[in-house]
Amino acid sequence: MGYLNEIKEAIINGKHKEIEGMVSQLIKEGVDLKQLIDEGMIAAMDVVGEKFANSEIFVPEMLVSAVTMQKGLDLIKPLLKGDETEPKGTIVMCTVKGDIHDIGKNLVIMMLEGAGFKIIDLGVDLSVDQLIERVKEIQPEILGLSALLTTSMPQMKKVIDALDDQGLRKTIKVMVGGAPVDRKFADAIGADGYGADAAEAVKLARRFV
Ligand code: B12
Repeated sequence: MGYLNEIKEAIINGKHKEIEGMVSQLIKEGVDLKQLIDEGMIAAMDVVGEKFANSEIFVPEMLVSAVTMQKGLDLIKPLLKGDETEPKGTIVMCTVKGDIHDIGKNLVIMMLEGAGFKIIDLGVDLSVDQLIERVKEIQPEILGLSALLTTSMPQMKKVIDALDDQGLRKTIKVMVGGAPVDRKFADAIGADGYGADAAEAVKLARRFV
């Protein structure tokens, strides 16, 4: 499929001025949005990550690719909205302290919203204390934590331990995800679930409420 490659290349090369026109056109043509996201956009980020790891590109290029991808996703977002009127449950989502990666989190939020959940997005780089305060206030059924760095992953355990200390652990399901996170890690830190991608996040959330 030529268009998937075109989108992938546009994101890898940070064509942030062209991406909206390209994605709008594809939406008009009625392409499979899931395939566009998975095989065009996410696949591009994997290549960007490899290039960065090999020192072929550096942070500024990685950032332009991220902006390009987010611009494309923003156009797809309204199309994923479900038609449920009653929210299925409330989910608080954030990226943990020390970590500003948010594309994966935003994608998970898009899919969860599309599936009828009410999402409160607390953003990125959120400290344990800030998060606990907001959880007390919002009282969500589910908390979703995202981490993309091996150095920020331990924050997930800190959040779970803090929920425990505050007597909140039993009232909230915690799901975790992000590229370096896996099921084994999720089990080890006492999370209720791990999702490898946005579709798995939706499955988990449905199981939890
Ligand atoms: C884009 C990017 C950036 C952008 C982020 C912009 C943004 N707004 O997000 C910028 C340029 C800012 C950046 C900065 C850095 N980055 Co960076 N970045 C990436 C890159 C290329 C893509 C990440 C991405 O968006 N992927 C696409 C999304 C859709 O995938 P995802 O996040 O994994 O999410 C999916 C799943 O994991 C899951 N999921 C995610 N969250 C959750 C949550 C729940 C609850 C569930 C169920 C599921 C789930 O669902 C999502 C959808 O399928 C990755 C490489 C990679 N392949 O991951 C490196 C990468 C993560 N970065 C890396 C590094 C080193 C850095 C920096 C330290 C670089 C530096 N020297 O400054 C800084 C750190 C900044 C910080 N403090 O956070 C390394 C991490 C290495 C490691 N072992 O920790 C990587 C792996 C690159 C590499 N190969 O070296 N980065």
